[in-house]
Amino acid sequence: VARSFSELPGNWRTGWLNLFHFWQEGGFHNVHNIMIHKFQKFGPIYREKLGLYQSVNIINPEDAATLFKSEGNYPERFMVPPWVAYRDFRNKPYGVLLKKGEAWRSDRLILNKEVLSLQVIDCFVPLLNEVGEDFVKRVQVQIEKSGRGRWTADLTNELFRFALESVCNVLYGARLGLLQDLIDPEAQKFIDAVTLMFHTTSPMLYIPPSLLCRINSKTWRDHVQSWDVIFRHADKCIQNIYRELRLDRKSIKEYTGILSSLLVRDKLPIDDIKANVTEMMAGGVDTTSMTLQWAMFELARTPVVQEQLRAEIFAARQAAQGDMLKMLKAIRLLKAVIKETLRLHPVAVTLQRYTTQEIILQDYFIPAKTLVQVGIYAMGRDPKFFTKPELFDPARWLKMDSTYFRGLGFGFGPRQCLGRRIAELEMQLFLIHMLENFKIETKRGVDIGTKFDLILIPDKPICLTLRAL
Ligand code: HEM
Ligand code: 2DC
Repeated sequence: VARSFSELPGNWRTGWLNLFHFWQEGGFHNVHNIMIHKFQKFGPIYREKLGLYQSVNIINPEDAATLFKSEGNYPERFMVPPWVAYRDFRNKPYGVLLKKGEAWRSDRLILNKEVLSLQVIDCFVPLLNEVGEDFVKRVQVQIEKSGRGRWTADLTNELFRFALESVCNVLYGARLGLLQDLIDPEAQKFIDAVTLMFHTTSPMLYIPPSLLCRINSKTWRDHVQSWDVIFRHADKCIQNIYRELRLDRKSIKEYTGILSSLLVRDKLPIDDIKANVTEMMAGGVDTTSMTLQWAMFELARTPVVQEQLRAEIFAARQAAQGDMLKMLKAIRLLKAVIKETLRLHPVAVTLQRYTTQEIILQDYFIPAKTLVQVGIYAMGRDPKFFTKPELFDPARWLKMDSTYFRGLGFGFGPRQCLGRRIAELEMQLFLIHMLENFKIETKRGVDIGTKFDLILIPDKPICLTLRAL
C-alpha cells in the first residue's frame, strides 16, 4: 500500500522560513536551478511550502502522465497572484488565463475554434508568412548597410517587434508596421510593458493577491503600470478593428483575423472578447521571440545541425513548388528543432495542476486539491529522461523509442497553451525564411545561462551574426 502524504520528502513544514531562504539565495532569478538541486537532494518527488503556497513537485514523465490523465474537464493551474490582483484592483474582466470552472471551459471552447482548430490554422499561414519575409528584408537592409555581408547584433528587441507584428496580424488581420525603421512609440511602449510586467511578477509570486494591493511597493506600482499600458494599447487596437467592421461589411469572405471572427460569430460577450484578445496579444511577445532567439543560438553553436536543417528546408521548398501548406508538412527536422529548443529552454519552468481526486505518485498518496508541479526545465536536462541532455540534438525526437510525456513545452490537454498553433507556425515560418537566406553564427565559447523572470530567459544578451548565404 502507498505511503501517506505527510511522509513525502522535502522541507515543507516551514513555509515562511523557506521563503526567507529563497529570498536570500537570490531565488527569484534562480527557481529553475533550485528545483534541479532539490530533485537531486530529495529524489523524483518532494513537497515544498513557500509562504502560504504548498506544492508537490515531480520530474518523471510517467508521473506527469498520471497527473494529466486525471485532470478532468476543468483543469486548473497555479494562478499567478499579482495577475489576479491587478484585475481585481482595476476591475478588469478575466480571460481564459485566469478563469476557472464552467466560465473557463465555455470561453475556451469558443476560442479553440478560432485559434487552435485545424480548419482555421491554415488561414494563419499567409499572415505569418509575410511577416517572416519582411523580417528577412529588414536583415538584408542591415547587412547592406554594414558593407561586410553580415550583421552582428543582440536581436532581442528586433524579435519582440517581429513577434508582436506576427500575433497582431493573426489577431487583427492588420499590419502594425513594426518591421520598419520608425515604429509607433505606443507599440514599443507595449513591448516594454510586457517585459516589465513579467519582470515585476516574479518577486510577488508567493504573496497572496489580497495582500498585494495593500502594500503599495515599487514592484507592485510598476506591475500595475505595465498592465495599464498593456490593456490600454490592446483596447486601442481592438477599437480600431471594431470600428472598421461596423463601417463596412464587404470583406466578409476573406479571412480577416481572430478578432473579426469572434465579433462576427457573436458567441462571446464583447468584454470577454477584449479580455482574451488582450491576453493573447501580451502572451504573444516574449514567448515566441525568446524561443526563436534560443533556437538561433543553438543552431549557431551546432553548424552540422544547421546545415541538415537548411538542406531539409531547401528540399521541402523544391517539392512544394511555392505551396506553403504543403511545405509545412515536409519539415520534420524543423519541428524537432523547435521541440529540442523548448526542451533545453522552456518558457515555463513548471506545469502545474490542482488534483481533482486522490492520486498516487511515486507510491505516495496525493490528496485532492493539491498543487502538483511538473518540473519541465529539470526534466529536460535530466539524463534519466534524455540521453546526453547537454547536447542540442533535434534528431533525438525522431529516433527516440519513447517521447511519452516528454514534449511538454506548451503544456498538455484542454488547458494547454491557447497560442500553441500560432506560436508553432510563426516560429516554423520564421526559421524557414532565416535559414533560406542567412548563415547564423555566434562567438565560440560564450556560455549563456538561464534566468527566471517569471518566464525563463537568457541571463545575458545573446549576440548573433547573420551572414548572407
Ligand atoms: C498557456 C507556453 C506562446 C497564450 C501556456 C502554458 C504554457 C505556454 C506552458 C500553460 C499550459 C498548461 O498549463 O498546460 C507557451 C510557449 C509559447 C507560447 C512555449 C511560445 C514559444 C503563446 C502565444 C500566445 C499564448 C503566442 C497567444 C496567442 C497563452 C494563453 C494561455 C497559455 C492565453 C492560457 C490558456 C488557458 O489557461 O486556457 N502557454 N506559450 N502563448 N498561453 Fe502560451
Ligand atoms: C511561472 O511558479 C512560475 O505562457 C510559477 O503566454 C508557476 C507558473 C504558472 C503559470 C505560468 C508561469 C509559471 C509562466 C508563464 C506562463 C504561465 C501560464 C501562461 C504564461 C507559462 C510557470 C505564458 C507566458 C502566457 C502569458 C500570457 C499573459 C501575458 C497574458
